[in-house]
Amino acid sequence: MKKSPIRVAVTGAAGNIGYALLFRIASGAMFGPDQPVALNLVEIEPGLAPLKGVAMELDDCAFPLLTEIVQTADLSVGFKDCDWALLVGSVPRKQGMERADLLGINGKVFVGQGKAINDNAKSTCRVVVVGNPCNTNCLIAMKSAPDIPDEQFFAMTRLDENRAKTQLAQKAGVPVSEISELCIWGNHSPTMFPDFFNTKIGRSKATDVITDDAWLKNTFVPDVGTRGAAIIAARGASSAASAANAVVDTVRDLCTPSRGDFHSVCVLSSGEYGTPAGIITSLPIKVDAVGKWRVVEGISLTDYAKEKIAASNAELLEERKVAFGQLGLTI
Ligand code: NAX
Repeated sequence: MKKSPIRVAVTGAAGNIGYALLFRIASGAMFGPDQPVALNLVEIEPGLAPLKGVAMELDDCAFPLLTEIVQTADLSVGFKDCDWALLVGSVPRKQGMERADLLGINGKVFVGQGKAINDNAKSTCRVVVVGNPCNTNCLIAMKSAPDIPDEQFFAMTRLDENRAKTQLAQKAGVPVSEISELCIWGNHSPTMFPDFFNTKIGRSKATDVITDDAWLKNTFVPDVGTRGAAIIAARGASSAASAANAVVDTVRDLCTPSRGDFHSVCVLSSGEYGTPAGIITSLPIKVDAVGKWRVVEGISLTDYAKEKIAASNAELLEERKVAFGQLGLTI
């Protein structure tokens, strides 16, 4: 029997990531080759004209799995009955804008989107926040959607995990498929910690294969954290195709029982590994056969790792304090 479509809302749909993402969703890369999808494309008013062009191109692909395209700037239409809400659009930091201003401006956007998801999406809707600062934006959307369970909110660090895996594979001279158990901890910001201590290269510990401790600590860790800036410097534009690919990876792996390896996803912390409870922070996640995710237990952290993770989570606590203060939200 033909499956009923999965309805996916994507905000910022006319942006760079949107342009790289929508075609992958419609082609079946996210939900599989026999799963129809309907796309709710959400933009702000000035984005509606370019969005029309994107929708025309989606039409011109004649994707057999794509059943419907909705184009709108109305959030109640955009999130209506959606199964997934991929919150990609957000206001970029402009010259002269303080970080606190950005948190407040985007915070308001994510309050509105959280409320609209709460009131219009399916109660089973799962939300993935990509638009930066994605961890805090996700927390704000979650707080604004009290009827949607907290465990259905995620923010994205899969791009950072993929970047880190490739860096280690290239250093070790092995295919990237040899790298596993690499967790990004903390905030999606330059303070994140890619945990090379627990990573495996083949069956070996990464630190037994790459014995250059100075490279791991002083080159690998900062390079992963600042890879986005390096892409902008090289390309003259921010990473879009690799970010879209990471969204596909994140959603696909949240829908699929884990086959051995875990992946990095930002979820609401309840104090795992000494992380402060009540922030959206990146943790190692596995999905069970029933489709439910859980934080992987039993990873041992070195003192160096603990210090790095604590610093990144302290940044998240500060972001929460500033944003919640401006928005009048309670923790
Ligand atoms: P673009 O500036 O190309 O596109 C953003 C789009 O969002 C625009 O079309 C704009 O009209 C739309 N938009 C803005 N406010 C909106 C709102 N309130 N509702 C609906 N649409 C809205 O940015 P793009 O390169 O696509 O990046 C999007 C976001 O992803 C940015 O915040 C960026 O910082 C973030 N990223 C997050 C990453 C992650 O790993 N979490 C990595 C890639 C990327 O940097």
